[in-house]
Amino acid sequence: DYVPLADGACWLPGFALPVMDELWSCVAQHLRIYPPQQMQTPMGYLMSVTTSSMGDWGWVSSANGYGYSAVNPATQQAWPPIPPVILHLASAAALKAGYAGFVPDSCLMNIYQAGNKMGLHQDKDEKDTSQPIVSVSLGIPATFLFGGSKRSDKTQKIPLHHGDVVVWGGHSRRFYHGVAQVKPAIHPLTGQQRINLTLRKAR
Ligand code: MD5
Ligand code: FE
Repeated sequence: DYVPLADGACWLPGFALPVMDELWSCVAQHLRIYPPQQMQTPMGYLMSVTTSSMGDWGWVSSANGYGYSAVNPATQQAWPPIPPVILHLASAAALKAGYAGFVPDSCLMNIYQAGNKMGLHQDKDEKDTSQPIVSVSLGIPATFLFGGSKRSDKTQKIPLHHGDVVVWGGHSRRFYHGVAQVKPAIHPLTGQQRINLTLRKAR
């Protein structure tokens, strides 16, 4: 399935399902070793989601600012490499959306519990905006809010389910987006959580 959402953006429902067993074993193992942390925004708020990363660069935030870091702030150790199954999934999804040769160097994992949400924002911390962002949804469903280039643009509501992949490129790369408050649910693999993997070329 291939559902165009906007110029440069497309939704691939169920695209990750064929590799889910291997994908989930990598993600679950990672989360046991690198427990997700609740990041603080520079304004002093705590984000409701918790995050962890893989790859050369992990996204971090603190009172000192936010951006990509080569080390985990909790341990000052490098993040682990992105496993091949995730690299292959991301480049295959990007290719399907028309972006050949996508090689991410960062995999941010956002963990949502029931009641968590992500406010409308733009992703502006990556240098090369010719590179898309690939997002993989695992676990309980969520409503993704997909806006436009202005905060006031109206948002499309996209129901993202376990195994869905979305590729954000072109103009949509800088569009406002967020996640509506997640409703309580249970998924056989992930339990009471939604996990989103965001694959990027950060540097
Ligand atoms: C999530 N994460 O579901 C989303 C998936 C983040 C974040 O937003 O910044 O960690 S990535 C969705 C995305 C990325 C870039 C552009 C657009 C959406 N978009 O134009 O809608 O946890
Ligand atoms: Fe974002």
